[in-house]
Amino acid sequence: MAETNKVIMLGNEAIARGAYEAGVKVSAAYPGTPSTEISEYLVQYKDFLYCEWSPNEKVATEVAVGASLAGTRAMACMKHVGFNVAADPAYSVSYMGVNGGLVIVVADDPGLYSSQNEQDTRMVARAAQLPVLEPSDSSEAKEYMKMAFELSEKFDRPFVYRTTTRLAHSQGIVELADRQELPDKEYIKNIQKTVMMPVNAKMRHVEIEKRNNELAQAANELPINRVEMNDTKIGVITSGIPYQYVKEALPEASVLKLGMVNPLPRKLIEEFASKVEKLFIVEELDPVIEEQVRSWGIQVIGKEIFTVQGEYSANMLRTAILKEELSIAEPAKAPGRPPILCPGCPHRSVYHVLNKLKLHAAGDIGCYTLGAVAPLSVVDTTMCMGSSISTLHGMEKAKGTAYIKDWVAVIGDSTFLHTGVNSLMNMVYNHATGTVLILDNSTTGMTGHQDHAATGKTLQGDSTYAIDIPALCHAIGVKNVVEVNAFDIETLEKNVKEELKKDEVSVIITKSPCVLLSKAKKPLYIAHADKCKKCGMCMKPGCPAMTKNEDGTIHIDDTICTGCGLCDNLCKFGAIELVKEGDR
Ligand SMILES: Cc1ncc(C[n+]2csc(CCOP(=O)(O)OP(=O)(O)O)c2C)c(N)n1
Repeated sequence: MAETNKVIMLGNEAIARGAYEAGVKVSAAYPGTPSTEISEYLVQYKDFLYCEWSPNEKVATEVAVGASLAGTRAMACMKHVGFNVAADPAYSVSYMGVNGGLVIVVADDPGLYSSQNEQDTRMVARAAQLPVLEPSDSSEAKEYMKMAFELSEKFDRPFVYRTTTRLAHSQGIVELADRQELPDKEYIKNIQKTVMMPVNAKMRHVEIEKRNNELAQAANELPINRVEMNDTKIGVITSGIPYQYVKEALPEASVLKLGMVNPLPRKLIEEFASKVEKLFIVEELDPVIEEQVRSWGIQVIGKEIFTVQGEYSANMLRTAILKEELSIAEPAKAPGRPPILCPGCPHRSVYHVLNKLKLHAAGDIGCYTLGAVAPLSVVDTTMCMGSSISTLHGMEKAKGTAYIKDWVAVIGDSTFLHTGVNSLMNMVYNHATGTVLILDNSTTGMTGHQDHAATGKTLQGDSTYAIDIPALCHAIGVKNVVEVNAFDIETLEKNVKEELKKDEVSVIITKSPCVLLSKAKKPLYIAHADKCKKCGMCMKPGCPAMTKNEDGTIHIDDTICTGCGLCDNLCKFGAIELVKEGDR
């Protein structure tokens, strides 16, 4: 029986539902805020489709391409910076086209809630000549998924589906429909289309220009590019979440809402522009629509009054367009809180040792990036996933082996398997001598505990072979591989000193599961004021459960303390004592 009920869904949940209803058979992804939950919702349909965590976004995209070539609808999901990792297959599959519909869902993060940059996926997609759909609410999030697959098959183009943090994490009403059970497309060998060597790629380049032109023509008629004619004094071209702000701030204005943001519907835009007195283009981040529209000789107002940074809001548009003072009070801002590692986080223990040894670290991306801030202050660099090891290598090649004797590279287990492993191969291959710490907390912590190739579990919840990270390091030629409990600070200190002395690549794997994973009873520690010498050693790693009493002695907040024991390890005077096992 058809499901016709209406439900409230998060944007990411609606995207997953759209994929299910569209008959998707394969989805591959690497976690990244704000895209992660799409796969976590998709797995609830695992009786109908296959979904996986791949080790990185390039692999995920290639998996989806394979499934599309085999004739099924397939998708890959990632955050915006993941699309850079996937750029190589994305640019080439743009030439190849599809068999079963192929959609790459990319989540942008205007406002940098959880990212290292604010790049605009529409720019990357344009460069790769990939068409882009962009929904504005949960209902569209679901419907546009279905449309993306239909258009992908109709025009033989892989589609990019752009979402943003605000859409991914806000709720709206969605009307459920049945899953389309589509027959798989036949696979017909056609190397002119699928083997991208120069002679074929040249022909394909011509072909995709043709198809994109056809799509641009069709865009003028697509119902998702719609004009909402109203007062003609102000016209606005917009898309995605900013459409909501436009409707709220300028209820009288005429609006051209674009559901497809690449290629643009030129005829529709020219017609709309001719009907309004003043034309604004409201788009978060880069002036992607604006620059194209200007290049057609149409006068518009855009980034000269709107910022290229962060998220927009209705108030911001009112102020910029109507020059109104803020008519609705901006929501009260929460007091600024510096980001810190969780109490009991094994990374804190590792950084305490590195800080004590006054080492610098070429860092990477994950919870452990927080080792950059006081009081740990160890991490000097964070650029992109997998970069720590190669950055350290570059320093050594520039300045010599002696120069990196007070440097290490630090990388998480998920990040190591994402792209760090290639950099480690490079170190071995090119006679490096650096020391790499793999901070193995048995999960992808930063994005909310996703499994990866070394955890022994798949996205679908099955048990699987867990990659043996020490064996992997040995296999690529690292002779010095040491494993140590992240909380065993004495041994860790000894290991780091010893490995730094060696003129060979060393890997130290600090092991201890992410504290938020453990459901075990927690040991409770108390601080005895009478034994406390107020030396401050236990406070050094900056554990949020430790505070100073007025007299300078220490208090341990047992509601926050996770019982990691780092403070006990650091106290030379026996002032911190394990009293009993408590419940978590
Ligand atoms: C190319 C790319 N993909 C995904 C992300 C999102 N992301 C940030 S850190 C991270 C992995 C963190 O896991 P791990 O390396 O195990 O460190 P942990 O957070 O557990 O300490 C991910 C997936 C990103 N920043 N860049």
